[in-house]
Amino acid sequence: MKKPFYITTPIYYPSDKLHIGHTYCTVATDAMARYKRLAGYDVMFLTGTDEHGQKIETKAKEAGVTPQQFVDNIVEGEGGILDLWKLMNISNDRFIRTTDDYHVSAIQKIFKKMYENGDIYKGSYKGKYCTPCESFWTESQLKDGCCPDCGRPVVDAEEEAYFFRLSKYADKVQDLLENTDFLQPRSRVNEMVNNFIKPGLEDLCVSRTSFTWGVPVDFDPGHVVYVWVDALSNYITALGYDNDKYDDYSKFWPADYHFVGKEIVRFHSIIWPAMLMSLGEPLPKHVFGHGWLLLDGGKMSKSKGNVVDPYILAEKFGVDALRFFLMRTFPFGSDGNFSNELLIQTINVDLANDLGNLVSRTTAMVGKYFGGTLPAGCKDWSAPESFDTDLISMASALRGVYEAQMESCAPHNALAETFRVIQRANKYIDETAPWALAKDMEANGQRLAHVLYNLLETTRICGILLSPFMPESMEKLFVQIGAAAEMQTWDSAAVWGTLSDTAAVTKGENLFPRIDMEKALAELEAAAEAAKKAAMPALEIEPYAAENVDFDTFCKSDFRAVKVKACENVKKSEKLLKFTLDDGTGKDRQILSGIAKYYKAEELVGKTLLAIVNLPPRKMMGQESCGMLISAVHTEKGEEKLNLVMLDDKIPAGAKMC
Ligand code: ME8
Repeated sequence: MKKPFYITTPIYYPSDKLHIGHTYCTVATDAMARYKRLAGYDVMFLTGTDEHGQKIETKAKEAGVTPQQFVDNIVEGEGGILDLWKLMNISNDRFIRTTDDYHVSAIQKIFKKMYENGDIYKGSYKGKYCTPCESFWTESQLKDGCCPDCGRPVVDAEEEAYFFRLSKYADKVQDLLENTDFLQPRSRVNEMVNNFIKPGLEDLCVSRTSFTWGVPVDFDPGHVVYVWVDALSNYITALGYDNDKYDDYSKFWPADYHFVGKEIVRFHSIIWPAMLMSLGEPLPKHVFGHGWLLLDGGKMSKSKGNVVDPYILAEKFGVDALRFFLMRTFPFGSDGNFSNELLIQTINVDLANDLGNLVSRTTAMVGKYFGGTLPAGCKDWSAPESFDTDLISMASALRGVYEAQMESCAPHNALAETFRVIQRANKYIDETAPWALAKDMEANGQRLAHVLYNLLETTRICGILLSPFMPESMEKLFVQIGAAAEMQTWDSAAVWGTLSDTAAVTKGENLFPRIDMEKALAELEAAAEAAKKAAMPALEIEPYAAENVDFDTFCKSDFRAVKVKACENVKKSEKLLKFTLDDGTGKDRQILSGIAKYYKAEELVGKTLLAIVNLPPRKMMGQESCGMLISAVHTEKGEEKLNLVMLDDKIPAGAKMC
């Protein structure tokens, strides 16, 4: 029976489209899963999406759709997460969405279990409250000490919430981190222990009442389960824990590896083991915290506008080249600086030059000198030169070296070792000079055939070991060198001489064409520019006035800063808001404005606005309006948008604009 192996990626937030950083993590997990399958394991590879929480709720509101519609679009929509994994040839066995029914009901059971065993208790959560918005905020969510939504002052408050007794598990978790190889690379252990455990682990707030997009606590309506409790549990619910959807928990749990980015190691190496201890379940064998792909030294993020689009790169350079680059270039546990130059250089040096040349030169020579099939008996040579033995021994030992690196989660080193052998083979071509041997086929034909066999056999072994990283290209490579299915196996990668000496070799398409760096960089820049433009809302602005206004006429307009003292809807009017304004004169000024469609009256109180104050007073709905508030107007996707011009609150009421 095959040994089970369970590996996971984090489940991604479908709040934005994914970028190359997310792709890095998923490709690494995929390469590991494929390697384990190749090595004979029964692999379960899980990925998915983490769909609850306030961030998603807010984004959906901004987009004018329900949270479920919002996440459905990013997960399943065109160009969404599922499409990206398909494009990148990700071989996950399962995909979990935390909005899946079976997961939701399992979370309720998990929460209840921890409540019933006393590890979850009801307490109160101290924070800040914005009374007009009826919103509860933590200190860190405040903006300049005020409500991040409306900008008004907040008050101290307490919210009823459930807590998980994380503190109870502090010693056990510290022991797990310090005295086992649970958390890798080892360098991450000190950070966790010194920064989080030693200063004192506090109990964790695990329910929220300030928003609703989450798994409801079934025994206490109004509370939703904290998104990390919901998210971390995906690793077991996706195997059938506390649900009937799947039935592989006993086979695959505990997980062999959770691959996660370094910023979420804390959740996986402290909170997750403590939750499992509380549930009485075995702990995952390893958590591996990989580094970040950086851009210009900083983290990629949508808000910084510096994300790299994997679709553009895969389309331009090929999926396998991109997968290979990600794994070959950046040591898995450390941060790495992404650049298009580095990507193109890696493709040109490793794939086009080293591997591509080895395959095309070898297959071309077998074609040219032997019509595509080597003569029987070419495997053996009675008087090997030192470079024969050197190549054969390096290629024969490669699988062992590669395996050791993969087992210690160092795919970059496994690839480096493989490329050392590929480079050795290219050097072997120079040392043996097959073109010189071919000049006298009668005398040297058998030797030439042996040389070419050694090259094909080295290519076969390297092809097997590269297949977890570049599955599609290696299939093509096997066809070109005539390696049948039984010559592509893990076992056969350790057996020199597996390739049939009379295999049919064909010079096929160039697997990795060389890339013109300058041209490709210019095209990428143009593509990035076009993508940026496409992502911008379709704006329409008012046409500019054709006629000039003379300066004296313009100066007659009296623009002033005004502060909103009160604002209310005008009765029986859908459009009008009535403003009571401080204009610096000491007497209130009243202005009516037809903007009720764009603003709630209460959210404007306290704001500093811009008004023209020397228009003749006029009556609207029986009320006097003395002036006009200035707004900016444009059309977006066919819809008119209006924004009041808001001034810095430092500007006093009555200040004249000139
Ligand atoms: O953290 N380089 O989701 P997420 C490398 N939902 N990795 C990167 C990266 C970069 N530039 N940017 C992001 C979450 N990642 C949670 C996980 S698991 C129970 C819940 C990695 O979509 C990041 O480090 O924000 C993380 O491991 C993963 O992408 C998902 O990030």
